[in-house]
Amino acid sequence: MSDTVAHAKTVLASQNIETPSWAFGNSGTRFKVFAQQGIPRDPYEKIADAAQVHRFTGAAGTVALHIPWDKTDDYAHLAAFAADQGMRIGTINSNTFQDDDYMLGSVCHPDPGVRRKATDHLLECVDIMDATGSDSLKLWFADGTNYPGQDSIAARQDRLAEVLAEVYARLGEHQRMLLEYKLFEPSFYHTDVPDWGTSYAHCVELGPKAQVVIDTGHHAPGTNIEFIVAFLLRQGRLGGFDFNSRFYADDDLMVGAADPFQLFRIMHELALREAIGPDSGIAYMLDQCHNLEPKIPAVIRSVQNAQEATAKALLVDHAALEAAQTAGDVLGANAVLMDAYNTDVRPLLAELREERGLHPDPFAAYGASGYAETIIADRQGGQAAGWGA
Ligand code: PSV
Ligand code: MN
Repeated sequence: MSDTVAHAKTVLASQNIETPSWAFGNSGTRFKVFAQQGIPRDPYEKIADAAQVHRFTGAAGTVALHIPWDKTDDYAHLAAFAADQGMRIGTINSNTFQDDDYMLGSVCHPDPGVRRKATDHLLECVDIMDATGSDSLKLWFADGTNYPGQDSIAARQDRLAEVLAEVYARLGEHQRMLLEYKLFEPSFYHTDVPDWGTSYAHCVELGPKAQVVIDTGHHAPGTNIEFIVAFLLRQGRLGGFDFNSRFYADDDLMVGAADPFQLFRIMHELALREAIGPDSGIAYMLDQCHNLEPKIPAVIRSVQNAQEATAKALLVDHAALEAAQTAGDVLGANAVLMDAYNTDVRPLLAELREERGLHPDPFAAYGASGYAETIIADRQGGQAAGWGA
């Protein structure tokens, strides 16, 4: 086995992909949510489903919660349940976009009373981090305006900075905040945190415990996301990813489905800086909605897609790449990258899984496990989870 392959296996064995609790609930578009059978009815059942993904992939040991979708009376109890399932609670995702009060925004709202309500929610999320052992607060704000003149863009930045500073001050020593950006939607004229630059500037103002989250679906078409990755890594401000893929806007499809080459290019920047394993401090999360396909198999497929892109990135011959770059060998350098991308890494990943006592094909193993049939039979009655539940 070459050194490159051995190194790739070591990194892959340590890789963790965080699954989102909401990916296991029903979802859809604004036109229709098609209900599926066997859907979890509470955060416990969502965590149980996430644990199945980890059981078969060995690479998804944390699950992200979304508050209030995963609201419960006793978060310490929920975290203990997760531990019993072999899982840990990952990021705590805030929600300041589904309350009537937030029609004109949340942390940027012109009314201080609404800003107070939004801030209190964010502080409550930090309390939930304390109770669950989560170390990351993930912030995404739907704030913005629909029409020129609707509100002051600059004043809204001031309001945002003020709220972020209050929440930042509440973070514990080992806690951090991850600020996500999104180009548009639900606002159509301007968004208050539309891009990585805005997020980065706020993080720098706040301090070292504030970092940027890249949701791969939150850019204009054609944006070079790997450039953003390289830049933020260099600045020590890359906090994590919300992985998904898109053909048009924020499609939230399975990562690696629409553009596996883009995912490879992103992972290459991370591999170059040895920023893939848990020590990197970068949270590799999925933020996806499985509107048509069954949820658990879709999340397993997503983890496998992420692993395949990672494996290819780890196979890039860095010495050969640097030599070609230094020599100004444009085609040679590009060929080094393409050689790795064009490698079929599925046998390597199957071998690694077997070495770790896992089934070589997680997707098939889950299908044969009978779990899907069990939850369809057991989860009768109650309210199936979805957006808002
Ligand atoms: C917003 O589109 C977003 O990407 C944020 O991460 C939210 O928390 C998540 O989606 C909800 O699905
Ligand atoms: Mn996201």
